[in-house]
Amino acid sequence: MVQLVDYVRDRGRSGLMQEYAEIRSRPPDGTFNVAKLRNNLPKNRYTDVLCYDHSRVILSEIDSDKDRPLPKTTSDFWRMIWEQHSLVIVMTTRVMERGRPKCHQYWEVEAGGEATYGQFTVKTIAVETDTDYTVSTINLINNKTDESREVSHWQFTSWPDYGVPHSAKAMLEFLDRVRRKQANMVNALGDTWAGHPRGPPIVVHCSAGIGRTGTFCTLDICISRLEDVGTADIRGTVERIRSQRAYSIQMPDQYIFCHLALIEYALMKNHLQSADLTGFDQGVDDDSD
Ligand code: PTR
Ligand code: PTR
Repeated sequence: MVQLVDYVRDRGRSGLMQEYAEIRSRPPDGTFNVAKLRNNLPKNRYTDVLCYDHSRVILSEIDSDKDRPLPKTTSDFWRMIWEQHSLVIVMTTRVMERGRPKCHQYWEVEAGGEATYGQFTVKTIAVETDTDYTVSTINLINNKTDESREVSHWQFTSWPDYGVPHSAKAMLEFLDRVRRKQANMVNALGDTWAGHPRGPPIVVHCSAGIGRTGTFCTLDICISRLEDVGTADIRGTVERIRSQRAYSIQMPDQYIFCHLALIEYALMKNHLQSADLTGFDQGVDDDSD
């Protein structure tokens, strides 16, 4: 971690921006054919942000009985949560930002609320509200099989699109709680997840699923690595994420934020005793690569 501090200080803000520009200049490495199919095009929120064929989550076949008009993709979303056995959903956008819809309101905000989407009934059981985030406990009921599961919904509410959270601390505390929640829920499942120590996938989304989601996932992966082996490779992590989700991390500031937040995390958790970033903002770049 000391190396990360040296690296960040030596490259400076301008050096990291240049590094991000290099990563960003590479064209997408994959095809988007399924996302472009006539039936699928209307399901994409942004026509310029599509999912790769090689990494998309594939839903089971939908049966042909389409008797009710359904909100466009909400029932698909809940079906994905069900089929992937996800326990935790992380949402890093608000439903409206600057007067524009950023994400459909796909769950009920108030405790006691419930709604049905396709074969699923989604009931909000409890809501805990903090300054920067809201945690909802949801009961997801599969009406076809009469099974139900608890899903924990974590919405970070103070992260504007194209930007960075106003507080790295608030974000890190949120991320830390998400990680502990997932671990506790996996633990409670016991043997079901025996072969999969980290349990089912956490679903992370924002509006386009690239800027804020990419930043959140980069931090989560780097923190796991830091906890496991004491080091982190932010650039490599971003490159790997981009190979699975085109355009991940949208803004230079988000790339820089990953570095600063990881250092802050290391300080918080005593992986580092101190971090001298004198000169970072001046963009000192000594060309050492
Ligand atoms: N096989 C699991 C099921 O359908 O019950 C799903 C699953 C797949 C769970 C992968 C966890 C997984 O993640 P990992 O192998 O990375 O722990
Ligand atoms: N075409 C969209 C736009 O710029 O309006 C794409 C887009 C939207 C890209 C939001 C990124 C966005 O941010 P995030 O991925 O953090 O939701």
